[in-house]
Amino acid sequence: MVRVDNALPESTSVHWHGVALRNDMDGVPGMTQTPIGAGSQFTYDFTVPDPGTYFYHPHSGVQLDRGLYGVLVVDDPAEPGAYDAEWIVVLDDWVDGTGQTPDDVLATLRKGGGAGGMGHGSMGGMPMGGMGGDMQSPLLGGAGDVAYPHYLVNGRVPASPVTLSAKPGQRVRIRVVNAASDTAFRVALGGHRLTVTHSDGFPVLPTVTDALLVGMGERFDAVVTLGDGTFPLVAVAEGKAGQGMAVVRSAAGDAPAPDATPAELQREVLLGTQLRAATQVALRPRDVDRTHDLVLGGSMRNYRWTINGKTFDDADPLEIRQGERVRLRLRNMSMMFHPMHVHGHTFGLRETGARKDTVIVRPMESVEVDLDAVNPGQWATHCHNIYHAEAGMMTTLSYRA
Ligand SMILES: [Cu+2]
Repeated sequence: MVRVDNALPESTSVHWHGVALRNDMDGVPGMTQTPIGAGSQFTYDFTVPDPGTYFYHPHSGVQLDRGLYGVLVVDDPAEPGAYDAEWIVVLDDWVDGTGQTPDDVLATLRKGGGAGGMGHGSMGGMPMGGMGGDMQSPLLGGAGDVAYPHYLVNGRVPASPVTLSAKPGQRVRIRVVNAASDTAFRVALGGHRLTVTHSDGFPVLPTVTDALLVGMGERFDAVVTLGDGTFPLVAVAEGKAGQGMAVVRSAAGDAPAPDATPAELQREVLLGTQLRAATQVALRPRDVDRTHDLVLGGSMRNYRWTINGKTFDDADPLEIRQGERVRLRLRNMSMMFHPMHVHGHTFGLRETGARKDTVIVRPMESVEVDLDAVNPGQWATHCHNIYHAEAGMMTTLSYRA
């Protein structure tokens, strides 16, 4: 049970991202509850069905980009716990308090401030023009709409980083959460490879990689065996200029420089779509009862982002019925990547089986996901670029009798 006291001057809500909870606790104003008004309270009361790494944040406007979020870790009583230490690593892009607010950024985007292919060189916090990034990026070019002045790891800029300490040879479980609003991060730990064990809370077949691409709303758990020394844990803002950094320390010595760029960043970069489900969480094979297409579209010109050609206010609900196996075909027809998030369910990727609730769909590519309709209600389904969601890229997964 969580009581929320809204001390903000405006209404808010709390969404428990990734948790397959009861629908009326999902925290989406206008869909599952009335907004929590300024000065009001609301008590969330629910059971968490699955262990894993989650987070929570408002589902109201662009409040998420003000830093209103927290990490929710659900421990597994059956977890073998084959690690010595556990670190939570939260990634964020930051503009608030630097002369403009996230609401200002959204207003600028809506005025068409991003039109015309401005590309690189835009001012901090200003729109990037929709084609930021290079085609060598694993995001295939469309790397976000906003060039932020700061990128953070656990709330700190690289010049004043947090230090994560353990002993040489210890196995550390790192829970990476991307709480950013418009930035995917390429994450690497200098001198180490990462063994990814979980995506969006659910176990995957352990997969070793040099670097990991984390979209907004995605979470990955990785295990490392620490070397002896000080190492940069770097989160490069993919396709943008800048990075976040934390210092990993297992010995005395100078901390790495704020602009450290470990070689691992330029080696193998793993995407969530490449992971395979651990056997115990793979969806059991069965026929698909119902398929919905979600065509993702939009442009920077009028900053209108759509699913099946419509913004949320006009969106046709995706109707499903309890007990069905449902396939969602996420078809990106835009030049921007979209981390697509389904509330109340953890889907399985059709290609790999990996269980996730948020998946990056790259420009002009498609991802198919399957889910079992076992949690009745009205469930928001949207892009986790918070500006895209505000500009319309949202619909409803709607259980019908
Ligand atoms: Cu999007």
